Amino acid sequence: MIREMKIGKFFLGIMCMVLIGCLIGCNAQKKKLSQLDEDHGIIVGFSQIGAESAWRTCNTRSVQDAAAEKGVQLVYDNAEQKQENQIKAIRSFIAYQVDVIVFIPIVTDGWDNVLQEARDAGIPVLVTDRKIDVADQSLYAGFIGTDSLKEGRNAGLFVLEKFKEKRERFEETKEHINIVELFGTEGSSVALGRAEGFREVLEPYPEFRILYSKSGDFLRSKGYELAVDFLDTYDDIDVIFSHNDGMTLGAIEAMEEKGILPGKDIVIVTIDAQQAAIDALREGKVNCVIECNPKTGPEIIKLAEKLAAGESIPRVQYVHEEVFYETDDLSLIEPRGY
Ligand code: GZL
Ligand code: ZN
Repeated sequence: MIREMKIGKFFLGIMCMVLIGCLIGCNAQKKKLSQLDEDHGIIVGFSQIGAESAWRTCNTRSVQDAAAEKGVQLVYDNAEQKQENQIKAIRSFIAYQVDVIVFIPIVTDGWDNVLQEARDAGIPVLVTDRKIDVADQSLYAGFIGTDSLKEGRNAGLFVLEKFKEKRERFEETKEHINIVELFGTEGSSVALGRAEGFREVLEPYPEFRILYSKSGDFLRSKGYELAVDFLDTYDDIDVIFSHNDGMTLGAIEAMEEKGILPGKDIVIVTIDAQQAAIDALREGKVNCVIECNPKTGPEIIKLAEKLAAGESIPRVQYVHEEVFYETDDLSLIEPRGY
């Protein structure tokens, strides 16, 4: 009997030891998790459009570097230019229970449902670079990015000034100033804004005529194809208004193949201000480069941290952007980094 008692006591002791060990272990585990939280900062789900241009890849790098700098854990998804991939990515961020969702909507429409799911999961959403159209504005906390309307207006103002003499002779010559437009991604807020701003400025001047406007989807390859098309169709083009430098570089290639002098035979105004466009400005191959600032990573991460801490953020924030003219002292332009 005593033997059984001794064995029973022994096992009881073992059990207690195991139980204490578990409690310490769990405690350590809990501590480790919270430690993990402290060490790794917040978790941000970042849905990026793709890598269609130098601007885009610079923008991605800017966000990734800023997250690393601040110890923010970034769950990055490249949607490869497809909205359905962005919606899938946002759903996976929700399942993963990230602290904040940051996304660049490739187009303005089609986000209501997935943003409703993010709200139901209690995850704040920051929209950046491009804007969205949603029925319920409270589905996202705020926007930081590009003022595309202003970019379009600046392009229009440059063209207005550049063709002052030809405009003043219009009454007698009846010679129009013929424009072709390389449009960005159909349905994207930045292409719509650039086109609207440009037309708003030129509307009151009937001497300007937009002969051709097609989407090159912000891609260099499509800019080249469209330029071959419009150069074969029209022989009296005065201006190319291109929604991004990538498409402009493609158009310049097509022009040079046809012995047309970019920036001289045809005036070119382009948007982004990647290094290659500034180089072309210096070579006289483009006449005006409108900056669109991709280096928004630090601001984006700062806003994401605020949202994760339950703080509110500004509804709309525009990033600083310059315009570079052929008449400027171009030696003053810093290396662009993209
Ligand atoms: C603009 C951005 C555009 C750039 C393009 O804010 O959304 O997308 O102008 C990029 O180069 O592809
Ligand atoms: Zn911009």
